[in-house]
Amino acid sequence: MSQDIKTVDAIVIGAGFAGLYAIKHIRDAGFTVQAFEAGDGIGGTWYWNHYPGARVDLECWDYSYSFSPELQDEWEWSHRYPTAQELMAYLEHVADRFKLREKIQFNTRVDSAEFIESENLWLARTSDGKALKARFLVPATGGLSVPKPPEIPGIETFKGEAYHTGRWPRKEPTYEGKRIGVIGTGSSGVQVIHTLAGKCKHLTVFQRTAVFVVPAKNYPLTPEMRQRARATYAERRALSRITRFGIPAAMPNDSALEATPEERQAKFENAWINSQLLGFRQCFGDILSDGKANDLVAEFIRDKIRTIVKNPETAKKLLPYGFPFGTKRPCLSDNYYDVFNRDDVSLVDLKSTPIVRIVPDGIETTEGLIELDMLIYATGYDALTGALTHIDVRGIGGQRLSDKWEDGAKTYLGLMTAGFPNLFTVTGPGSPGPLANMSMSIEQHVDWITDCMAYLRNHGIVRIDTEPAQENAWMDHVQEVVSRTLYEKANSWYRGANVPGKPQIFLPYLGGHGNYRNKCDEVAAMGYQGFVLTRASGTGDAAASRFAEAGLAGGSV
Ligand code: NA7
Repeated sequence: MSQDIKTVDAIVIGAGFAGLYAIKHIRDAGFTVQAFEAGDGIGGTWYWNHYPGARVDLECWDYSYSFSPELQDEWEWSHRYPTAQELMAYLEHVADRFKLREKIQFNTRVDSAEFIESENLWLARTSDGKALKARFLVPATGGLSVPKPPEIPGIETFKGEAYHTGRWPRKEPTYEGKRIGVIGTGSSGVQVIHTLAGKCKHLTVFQRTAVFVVPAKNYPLTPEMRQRARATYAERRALSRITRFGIPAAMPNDSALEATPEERQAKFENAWINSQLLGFRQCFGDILSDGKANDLVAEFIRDKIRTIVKNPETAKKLLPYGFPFGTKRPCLSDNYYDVFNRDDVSLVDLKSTPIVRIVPDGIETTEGLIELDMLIYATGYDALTGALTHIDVRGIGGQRLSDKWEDGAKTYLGLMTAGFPNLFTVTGPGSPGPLANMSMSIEQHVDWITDCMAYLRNHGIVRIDTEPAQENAWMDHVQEVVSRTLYEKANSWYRGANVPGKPQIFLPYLGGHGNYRNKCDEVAAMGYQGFVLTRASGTGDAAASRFAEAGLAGGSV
């Protein structure tokens, strides 16, 4: 029976930014590859999250592939921050241009993946009842792909429409004339709120924690702007590869505390006016490491909120406190705070007026029933680990990945976890992941993984694993780096604090994209230091030997 199962070199899970590039790069390196995608189209995060107002909050010049100068030159971005729809169109174009669709089986989930030790192959079982073996498993499942429910009693009783931003329906709902409630004010909630305000009968915002929202300064791009960007692409990308956040932004060293009040005010004002995601963090070198320096930025933004929001009671509720600026992802919006000056928008501060339960007609708070026709859950994700632990992944000795990570995810370099050989994580826990430009990080990971696969092929190696000591040392380093910052002071999804019961360990690597890239390259140059490589061992490993001799695994799909 098992001999009937086809074998490829690599199974890629997901057809978003990471999955598409993995398919292309691994295929172009001469490996056979099969990808599975749960959705019926290309796009990953952007496919599932095309809620009203969904946009990337990095500039399009940075949040896009850099591997093809031709692609960079031909794609016409319409806005500084493209919408989910435009990003999907871009990714569809990439899939067509590089002939990637033929490698993707849509509407198919990988339900389980088990490492067959005797063969050094992964056996994946999919939701269509089929199975496939592969030398390598590359889950490109994204860090924000398993929606987190809001854990509020009575959800199932609501008789209106209800949607999670991370599972937005393909057919756009209508909003006109409806009383809509939005639970959650992270990046997704903020985008939904500023987009739907004024487009429905009434919008009620249920806010548990007020966030820092800075201006987006989104604008349509002119042909001249595109031309200028194209002319500097090469330089921009080269710089991005060595910076801390994977974008061409220098981080200063000077202290906010040593600057005069006038200097600080001028820099903060400039950051507000010429906003971008890193703007305030770029003002001084200690914004993310010194509580007093951070307070200065936080207070500057609170002052802006007080000025914009006319009703002082509402403004007070919108002031973010309880975590340092930047330690939860700041949100970008050009009119978020203005929205609360409208008569058809109201704010429920859940700290003073908690939700009691969801009922058929709406939401019951401690102050009474708020009737709603539509409920939007912008309550976030089981981030960074959820997509992997929701697949039944079993490594050496049948160990489940979800069991191994029960007390917190551990990886070596964010690329591999011990006991799960030949499984590479893309922007996984322990890598800079969401704290750097994701598209740049994805390319770096996939390039490294593919080079590693080629090295193994060329050296007759059939198994690559790492050791607990390596991942412990790496995760200790990840914790040590974060302890030098203020990030641990926030109950953020970076440390699993948003999911009840999830172990709270800070997972992204804060050492910087450029440093991390160097470290990965160094490890590879030293013959994959910290990894354990196993050669094919004679006839007992027929598939492995074939793989080594032919440079490819046997079989194909
Ligand atoms: P986030 O950033 O995790 O935000 C989720 C929001 O939902 C946040 O305001 C939460 O409040 C709120 N939330 C979660 N559960 C509840 C319950 N039970 N009741 C009330 N409010 C709740 O997710 P997003 O989708 O907005 O953004 C994720 C990332 O996408 C973002 O960081 C960018 O990188 C892009 P809390 O703060 O936990 O009190």
